[in-house]
Amino acid sequence: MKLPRLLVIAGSDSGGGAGIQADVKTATALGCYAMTAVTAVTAQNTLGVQAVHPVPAAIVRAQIESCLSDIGADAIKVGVLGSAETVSVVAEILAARAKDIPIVLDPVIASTSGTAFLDEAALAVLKAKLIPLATVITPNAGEAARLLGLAKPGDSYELCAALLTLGSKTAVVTGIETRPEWIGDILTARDDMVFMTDSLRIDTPHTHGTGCTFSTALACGLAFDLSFAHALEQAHMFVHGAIANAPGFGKGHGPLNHMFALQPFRYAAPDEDESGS
Ligand code: PXL
Repeated sequence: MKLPRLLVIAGSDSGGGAGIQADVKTATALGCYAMTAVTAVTAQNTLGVQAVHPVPAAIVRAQIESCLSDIGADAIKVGVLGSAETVSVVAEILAARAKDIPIVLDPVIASTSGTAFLDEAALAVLKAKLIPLATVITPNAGEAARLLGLAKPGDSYELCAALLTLGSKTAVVTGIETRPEWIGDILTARDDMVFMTDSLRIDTPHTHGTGCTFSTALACGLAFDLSFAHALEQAHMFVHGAIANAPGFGKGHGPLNHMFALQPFRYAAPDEDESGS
């Protein structure tokens, strides 16, 4: 059985909803073998981010080097990076070691609750060195506008096409209203191919980690060698299913259920009341 290898370079979310935890769950649910290079440790729950501790850039580099030099990867997903130094080190090692590996870059600028994950200096290095190495970047509309220096996102298709000027091979704008009550993702490639996928909006506060989940699902699709169109559709439907089955944990923006399509173990004995005795 094929077990594509995915290397995730991202931050840890102690609450398990976003970051590395969402990435590993997504990769596992979608049949990929997940490896991780942790860039930052956050203390976090559904109410927000309580603390952030960056991992030294040299340790981020060492984790990537350890994984790629021995196990190898069929795709790489990059999420939260933190400092300009870490962005620079990740760009350097990916340029040297990952030439033929698809790279999905989720340019996470801030958490849902507003904690900054990339300052202006780090954003500048991201644009100069890392985005040009990416197979695909996956900003939401707000992040896309920020990357392009626009005051407002404007038309989503134009926004998506404009992102290609930053140098990635393809670009996706995620989580946009495609028509009233529908949410979708648009992918544009350099040869003018445009793919769009959408589904009915689910009215829920439990959407923490959707960006991480989407970009990792897309990376899994590429690791499985799917076309961009197919990978986009699969990633969209995976996020939709995970939101539809969200467990409702916590008092704030709760996590998704990445395991919605898996058959869980049932350790508990059959309920005696249900057996009729
Ligand atoms: O969803 C973006 C994101 C990515 N990575 C980490 C996060 C968050 C949002 O909170 O905490 C570690």
